Amino acid sequence: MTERIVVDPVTRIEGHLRIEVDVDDSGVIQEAFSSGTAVRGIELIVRDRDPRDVWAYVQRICGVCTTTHALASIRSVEDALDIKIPRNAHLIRDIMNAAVFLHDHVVHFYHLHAFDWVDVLSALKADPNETSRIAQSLSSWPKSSPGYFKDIQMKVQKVVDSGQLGIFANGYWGHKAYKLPPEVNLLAVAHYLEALDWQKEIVKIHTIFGGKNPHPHYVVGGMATPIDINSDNAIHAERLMHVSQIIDQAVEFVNNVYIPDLLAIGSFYKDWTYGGGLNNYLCYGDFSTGDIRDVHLYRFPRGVILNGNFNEVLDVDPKDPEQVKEFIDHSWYTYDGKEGGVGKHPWEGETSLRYTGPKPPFKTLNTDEKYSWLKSPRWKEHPMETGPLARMLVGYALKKDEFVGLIDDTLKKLNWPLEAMRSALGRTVARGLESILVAKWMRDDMDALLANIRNGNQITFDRTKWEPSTWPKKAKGVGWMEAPRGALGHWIEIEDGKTKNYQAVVPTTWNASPRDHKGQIGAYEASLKGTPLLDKEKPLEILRIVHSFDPCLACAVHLTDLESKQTTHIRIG
Ligand code: NFE
Ligand code: MG
Repeated sequence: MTERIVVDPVTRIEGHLRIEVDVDDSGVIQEAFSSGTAVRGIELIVRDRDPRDVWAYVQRICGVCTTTHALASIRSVEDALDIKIPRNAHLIRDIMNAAVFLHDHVVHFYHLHAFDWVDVLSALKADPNETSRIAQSLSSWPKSSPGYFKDIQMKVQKVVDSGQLGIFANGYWGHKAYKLPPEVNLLAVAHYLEALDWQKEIVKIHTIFGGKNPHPHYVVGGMATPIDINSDNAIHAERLMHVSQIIDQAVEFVNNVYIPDLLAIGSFYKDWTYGGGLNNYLCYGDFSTGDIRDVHLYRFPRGVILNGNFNEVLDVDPKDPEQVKEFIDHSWYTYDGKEGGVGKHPWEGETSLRYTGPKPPFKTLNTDEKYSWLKSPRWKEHPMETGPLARMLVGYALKKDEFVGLIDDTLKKLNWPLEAMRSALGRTVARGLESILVAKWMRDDMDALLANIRNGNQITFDRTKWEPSTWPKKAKGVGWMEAPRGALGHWIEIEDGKTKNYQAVVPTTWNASPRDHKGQIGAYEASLKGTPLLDKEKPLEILRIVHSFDPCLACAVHLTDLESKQTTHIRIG
């Protein structure tokens, strides 16, 4: 006998996700189903628009991985029109992307995921002296006195006494799956609050280089970042120094707060190695030290690991019509009026909605049929995990020094075999480890930018191919990148100076996808299978595993409609 358990909505994520699982009598998950429950239409409006404007529209796909869709979009246009950008523009874009990575990863760890491991209420029982001793043994971060932690504890006590838990509401506090001693819980709660302050600093990199956050400004052909160290009306020396300081603070926060906390918390959970998933990993690669088209210069390497075979990293080509395809056999769409059976490469992509699920109110989805607004992207018809774990493992399999050093060192600290990385905690650890790399690359890129400027090169834009009269009549391009949650691709078709077709296949669509034409499950679904739940009424383990991917359903569900002018009419009031 199995019983269906439904978690809807999953909270502390972006967007609308529903998880249904079948558990057996002993509480072990036998089958899992991941469903995106809302649909949105942002890609629709870019059709027939000037390709130079598209980034500004599609950037609104999401406000969390803000800028990623703008960057993927301008890369797709530059790829289609063979536009080369100045080195400074490339550096600024990578610094801004690095800022998104660090912002997203720190916010994810403390604000979206930590409470799957950290029990806030237990922190009230902690001895602040002991928390202070632990903090000082972990790093040189200055905020670590007994008085500091005593104050934090009193702050939390006040919140609890008020009866309104606010940001700490709706946790499964007291759940048996929590393993941290009260003192480590208190440390984590203190840094939860510090990280809230820190995250508003790092986004200033976007406001300086891109004018605002979220959704900073970009331009096809470079960056709309006027650098002139001697002008009050431009990004001058003082502004550049401000960015430089924020980067130093970010490096420090990652290395002295985030990573020590991650490993300290991880060490109490290192035997909880559920949540592994597919064992297939996909990366497009990014953060090139030279031209973005030269994949050999990527610091995040490109490649696929299939069936956990680390001895062979397979080549990836987002332009090959046989590699990346989206299937709709369990998604509420049709292809050419039919229900599925075939996949479409994004350049041939079609998004026609047809909801065939139950009418609300309903208890469970009919998961034998279609059950999600997400399509199922597949690589050579294989389901893939994308994101931090994929990036760290592909780098490791390619024997890249930075990746091998960090992973081996961490495995030693946690007394883990490599296979243990294939788990929810491993994914969370991988996100921290790649933050160390990204923070370092951000510092290196800023130094390179400052050196160029010092040498008199302040150029951030190339106007050679700005005018549509210089463009071919027809062109196609792909903008690929690594976003915080994984491999992101935007595919554009340009005709007569206008956008003819546009498709985005985003990280969360890969990871949260439903079953495909062969019945193959997606990464979330695979990662949940086999996990025991201690308490079916409080499925903390489901949250722990699903959160380890950092879901963003807003990104994952979006649509382009090639035929009809209007998809839905909503009347309010
Ligand atoms: Ni909306 Fe996103 C990231 C993109 S989606 S957060 O990172 O691209 O998974
Ligand atoms: Mg799409």
